[in-house]
Amino acid sequence: MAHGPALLTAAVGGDRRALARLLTGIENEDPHVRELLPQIFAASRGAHLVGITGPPGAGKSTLVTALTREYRKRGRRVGIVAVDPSSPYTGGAIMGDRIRMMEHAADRNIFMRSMASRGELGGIAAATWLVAAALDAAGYDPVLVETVGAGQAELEVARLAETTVVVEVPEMGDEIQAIKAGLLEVADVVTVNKADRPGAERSAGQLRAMLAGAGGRFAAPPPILLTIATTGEGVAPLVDAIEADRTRARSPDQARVRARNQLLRAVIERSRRRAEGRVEWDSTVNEIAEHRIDPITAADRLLDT
Ligand SMILES: Nc1nc2c(ncn2[C@@H]2O[C@H](COP(=O)(O)OP(=O)(O)O)[C@@H](O)[C@H]2O)c(=O)[nH]1
Ligand SMILES: [Mg+2]
Repeated sequence: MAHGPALLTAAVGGDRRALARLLTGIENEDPHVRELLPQIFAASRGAHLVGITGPPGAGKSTLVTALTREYRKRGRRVGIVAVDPSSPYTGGAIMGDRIRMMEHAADRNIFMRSMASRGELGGIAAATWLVAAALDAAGYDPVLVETVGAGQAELEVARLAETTVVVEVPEMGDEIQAIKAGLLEVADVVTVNKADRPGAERSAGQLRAMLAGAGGRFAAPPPILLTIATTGEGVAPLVDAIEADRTRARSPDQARVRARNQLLRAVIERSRRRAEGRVEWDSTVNEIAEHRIDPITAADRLLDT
């Protein structure tokens, strides 16, 4: 099988096995694939990068499946990236995801990829969006990225999306309310899924009040929709709302916000690795532990040399 630029050409040209290998190379930080990043980036066809996030069990995977079906109806080729914090082989949820996604497996216009989160802030977020960029280069548009909105690493993934859909469910407990507040900050579109359950309208009303009160990132608060992912009800209007957000996401201001986040993540991650890779790392840790140097001066010393 092809390597280097030939691998990229094959992947972009519709060879699914080559694309799968390219994505594995991105995920594993294969140095040969690292050299292809400028070309992958240059080969972008401008796919809409959509994050789907929300608490565990909210119906994100079911919704991604329903969204995919709706996008297919509209003649679009859909890339799917599922990020799960648990290992892909031990986590029950991701196995379920895989089985459910199988119904699309035979469709050549759909490409699905699961990523095992290594839990490193920046690392997983960057790798996820590089995988999305490769799917974009291969002609998939939109690329839907499912993440569990549970922690900081997952929020970072959401922050790198062009359009972030936050999935909520009716009548969540207090604990979830806290997650909800954090998540809503990154929402461009909100959907109250499981709208077949009691209290969906009321939850949507509460969310509307929260968002109106919060001021939010934008002048206009994000639209709040109701969906039943299991039946597909409300999914066409959700696609319409995601499509409508594309214009906002593509404004030069928003593109710069996203670019800044990408750069910031890359800088943080790369300086962390550079510092950790220094032979002085362990001795510096000891110096700090023994109060012989402060952490800031130590960090400057590690990064400046
Ligand atoms: N009643 C109802 N159940 C749903 C709906 N959407 C998803 N579910 C169910 O909720 C459970 C969790 O769904 P899943 O997509 O795995 O959630 P995720 O963890 O957010 O990806 C599954 O049993 C789904 O069948 C819905 O709209 N209504
Ligand atoms: Mg899921």
